Amino acid sequence: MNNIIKQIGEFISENNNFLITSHFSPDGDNLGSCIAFHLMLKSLGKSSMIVNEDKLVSRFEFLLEDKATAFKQFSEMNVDKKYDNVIIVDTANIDRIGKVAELFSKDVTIVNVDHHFTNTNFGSINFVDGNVASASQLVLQIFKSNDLPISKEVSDAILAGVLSDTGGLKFRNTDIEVISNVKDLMGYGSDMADITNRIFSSMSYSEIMKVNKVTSEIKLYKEEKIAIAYNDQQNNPLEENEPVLMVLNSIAEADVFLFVRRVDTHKLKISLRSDSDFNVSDFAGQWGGGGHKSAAGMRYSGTFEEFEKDVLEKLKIEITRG
Ligand SMILES: [Mn+2]
Repeated sequence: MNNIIKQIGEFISENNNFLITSHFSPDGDNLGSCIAFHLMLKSLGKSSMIVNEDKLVSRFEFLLEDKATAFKQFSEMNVDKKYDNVIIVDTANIDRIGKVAELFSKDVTIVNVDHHFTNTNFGSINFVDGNVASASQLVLQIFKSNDLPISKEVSDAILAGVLSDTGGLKFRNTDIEVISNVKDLMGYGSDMADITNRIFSSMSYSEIMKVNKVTSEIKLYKEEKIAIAYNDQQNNPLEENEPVLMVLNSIAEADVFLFVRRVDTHKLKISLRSDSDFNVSDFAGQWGGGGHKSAAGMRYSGTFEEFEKDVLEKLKIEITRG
């Protein structure tokens, strides 16, 4: 592991221009990791750009002062310009970055920094540890071990990532390592309460109204302890999934939570969460999905009614079987 971290340090010192990317439908961990890399490289006088298939989630915008130039959606990019040095964070497999891969040169070097057990080691250098709660902690480890500069801004981005993937230090993945890393980050000047407040208590009125619409129709299956929320993204376009998932997660009567989004005709995207021993990554794997034991994603072709008959029924059976 130490050798891999060293190789990443050399990759950073030997190059000057970087493309940083992560999975589409970005979340706090992925954005925090990308932004931390960008700000750290910038402080070294190196140029870098964050590119994602989707746009920057507004509640994380405060982490990136130069967002207009530093963060681009793939659709804004000139596809003729190719990049040689790529850093991919928080992404289990290369398909998850979508079209951004079209920006890579033929002899691209990819640094893959991730915490998914299912990571396919798609990089040229792979720093993958499925036991850490967030990719942001791996970024911290890389910076610390290579004596790379960690300003308060870099630390804030990492902390935002850690807090996002641990639900504000409330999820089961909040272990001693998380607490120890948070302590380090506070040492670099990050204000826990401030970052927590900014990422968990700052949603626009219109977004809250849209979230409320979804959560008012959550279905609960008491016997199997499943709660499921559904949203038609075309009628009620939510900016992100996390707020609905937080509501699902706080339902005492449920252990397994599903948030199903209709993203196109007959195309569903599903986030699965587990608060018990039930492994949602294995379950989602039956439809080509995956992630972590307690948090996973999958896609489904069909209507919501078909999804209920097919996937939800199977989930009920598997949970009852135990
Ligand atoms: Mn993550």
